[in-house]
Amino acid sequence: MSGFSPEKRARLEALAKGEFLQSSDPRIDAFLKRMEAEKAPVFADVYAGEMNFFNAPRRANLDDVDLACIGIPFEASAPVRGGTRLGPRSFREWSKVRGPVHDVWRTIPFELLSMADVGDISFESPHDVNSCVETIRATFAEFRRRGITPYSVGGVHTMTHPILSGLAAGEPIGLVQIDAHADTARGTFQGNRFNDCSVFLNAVLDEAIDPERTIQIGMRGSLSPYWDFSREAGMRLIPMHEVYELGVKGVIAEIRRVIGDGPFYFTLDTDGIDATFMPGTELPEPFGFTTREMVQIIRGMHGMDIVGADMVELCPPYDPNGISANISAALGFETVCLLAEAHVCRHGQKRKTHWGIAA
Ligand SMILES: [Mn+2]
Repeated sequence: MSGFSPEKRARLEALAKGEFLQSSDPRIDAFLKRMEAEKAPVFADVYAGEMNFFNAPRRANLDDVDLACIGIPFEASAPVRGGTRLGPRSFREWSKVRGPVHDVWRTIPFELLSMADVGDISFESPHDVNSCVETIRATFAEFRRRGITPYSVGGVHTMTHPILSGLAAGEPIGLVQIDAHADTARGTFQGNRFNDCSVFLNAVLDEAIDPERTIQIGMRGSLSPYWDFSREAGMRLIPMHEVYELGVKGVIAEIRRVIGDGPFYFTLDTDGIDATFMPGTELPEPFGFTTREMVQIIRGMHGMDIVGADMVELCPPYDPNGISANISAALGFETVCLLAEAHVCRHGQKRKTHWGIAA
């Protein structure tokens, strides 16, 4: 026998009637109805249909795009384990079940701007590091020219240097880097200046990032002898042992102090997250961030002028359960919400994301 009073049962049954795509929040409700009308693949085709970043529509024409999610299946120059070229594919799969509404801020990136999956960069010679680096730089220079905000999924971290060069175009921007490794080793590694260990040394020398507005967070483990360039260049490097002392709030305060009000890029190397949570990365490092700390830090950048972001070193072959790609996609949706809000602050709100034929 039910413990509900007849009044309560009647009220709950009335509430439950509605439709699946329904919300008491009128703004969310309007979005859900629009998705349904446009046959957006969110909810309906979770296990079928197109495999796009966050269920965004696939777009070849960049005229239709404000926020571009792009895959960079580039793994030449990976110093340790191969397989990061499969990162974008795995991320796409898990991102189908991430979003479309931020669970704390209620941000709906699809309502703020035209967000699209613009596919993967296709490399003419995928094992030639120098030509891949140039292809990536040219792609992001084009995004900058068009005022497109990029979210990229890799791929080895080597890719972030040409991304920054393309986006900065001679005007150095700030950088928030979460990573187990500072990636500022000197000289050449495995015979090339463009390598996975010198990414941000290259970005400083090419004046793509401003070292005084760069913060590197979470360094530990195997590349700790190579932190001196960062410090001598004026970058704020917070090794993991200092993170333990500062706590999440202290780290966020340092990010805001170092970056200030100016534009900045956010790069998240999956190995910044503890190896327990992130087995599917090129070089897993113990004693890192929990997923909960990671999401708090990303949310701590809310309201800042973020101009682009990436997720790198996801290496699905070492994680057949998909745990790493699932976490990456969830953190990716958080990041995309930041990017969408910042893009609208810079450019104003002009159009929404449309599925089917672009409006
Ligand atoms: Mn890295």
